[in-house]
Amino acid sequence: MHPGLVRTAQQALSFSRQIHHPCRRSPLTCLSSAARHDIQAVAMTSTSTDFKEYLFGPWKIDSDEVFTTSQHCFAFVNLKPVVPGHVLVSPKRVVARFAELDSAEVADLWCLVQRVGSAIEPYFGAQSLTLAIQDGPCAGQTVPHVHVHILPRRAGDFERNDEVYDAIDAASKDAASAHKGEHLDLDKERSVRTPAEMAAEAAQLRTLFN
Ligand code: AMW
Repeated sequence: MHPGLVRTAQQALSFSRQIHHPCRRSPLTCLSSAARHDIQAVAMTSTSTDFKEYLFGPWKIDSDEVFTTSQHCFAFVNLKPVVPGHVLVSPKRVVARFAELDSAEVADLWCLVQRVGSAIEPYFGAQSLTLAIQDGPCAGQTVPHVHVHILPRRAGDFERNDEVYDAIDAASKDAASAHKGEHLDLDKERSVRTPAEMAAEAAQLRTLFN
């Protein structure tokens, strides 16, 4: 068991207690960014203001689990966080690889990452951030949709700083197994969060952005 994972799981109480897309080019990539966005908005049960739900690769993300959005991106809570406040930011458009984003989406993604990181770092009593993208399966990507991991970091949260990447890797695999309905270890620390737990955390985080 990862030592950092054990320690942070114990700390987790303080943070709210707590299309498969194998090809690199989606059929929508021949359209303009705006047209693709409109098509996906309809496909995602749009409302007049924003989506009711979002897609994260093949998975539906309920708007209850989204805590802030920008023109092209959304920020949402993690099914299997490795530290308190480990959240994700993705483009609304479902693309697997960073290189598939257009320049407006790249700019918007990083601006939202900056805004989210600046808000959650103090909220979780952290002094630093790990920002990470696993861009493609050989880099450890388990969900084929661009996403930036944002992790509030505190002194000593991992024995060695780079262990955070092993923890992200292990937790992502647990989440992927949970999606497949595979049995996880009975050890509670390896289980994924419930929708209610995730919605509760998102509700708390939403207050930081209103
Ligand atoms: W990757 O290995 O693709 O860089 O990371 C996938 C991330 O997405 C992991 O942190 C994992 O816990 C998270 N995750 C997987 N499925 C969901 C989901 N349905 N909702 C929120 N987070 C998810």
